[in-house]
Amino acid sequence: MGHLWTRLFRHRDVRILLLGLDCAGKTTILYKLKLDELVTTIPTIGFNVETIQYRDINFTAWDIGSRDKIRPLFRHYYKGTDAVVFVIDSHDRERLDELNYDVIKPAVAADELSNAVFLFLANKIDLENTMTVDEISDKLGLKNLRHPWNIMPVSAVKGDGLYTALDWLACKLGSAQARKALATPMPPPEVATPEGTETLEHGMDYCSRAYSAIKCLFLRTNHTEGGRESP
Ligand code: G3D
Ligand code: MG
Repeated sequence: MGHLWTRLFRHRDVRILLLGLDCAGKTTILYKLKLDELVTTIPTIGFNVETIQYRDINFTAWDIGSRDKIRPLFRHYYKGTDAVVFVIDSHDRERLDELNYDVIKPAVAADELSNAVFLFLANKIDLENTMTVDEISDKLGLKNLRHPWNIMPVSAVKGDGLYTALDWLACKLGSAQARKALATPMPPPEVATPEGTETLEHGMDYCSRAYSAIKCLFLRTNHTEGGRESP
């Protein structure tokens, strides 16, 4: 009985790294997930580390300070990492190359991360004139990655998309609960309001969740087309 209990209720421990350029929103995402609160951030010196229990997974999330001088230190955090979450400011077109060369390429090349899952969060989609996930994906050449990967739109300040992203990650890391949740249909999008904004956001979340659910159903085969998620 004890053994069965442990198997049923055991939480898997995973280590995730939040990487990105400074000001992308890593600390905001970490504390939105940990506390469900919007915190006022200051530039991170060193790192923040928090444990987030979600479904049957314990995520230990490391949010690493990212000012340019300390980026070479990222590699010291790679060992034992199950997933890297790259947080991208989708409003900042000018620094996409900097992100690629300083953050993504070293991670892609690292032996310690060769088995890690890569999740790219296109953050700040609440702002106007942001890049789409397809645009970011093309510019970063994500379809050439060998790692299992996905890119998903989120807004840390509003909380939009964060739990869908966490579900995808949990699912990829072997969570049966997340797989089941993603496969459960959400209620249909609400009727349009005169402003239309809420309906659009709800519809987006619905589509994104349905999309993730379908992908997750094929997790074990692990091969999908379409450029937004890894082969
Ligand atoms: P970092 O940890 O990656 O360096 P922070 O980034 O979490 O410190 O966030 C940097 C700034 O971006 C903060 O604003 C924060 O409020 C803002 N930000 C984070 N996520 C979002 C988002 O989804 N939408 C919008 N509009 N802003 C976001 P300040 O003004 O405090 O510098
Ligand atoms: Mg920070």
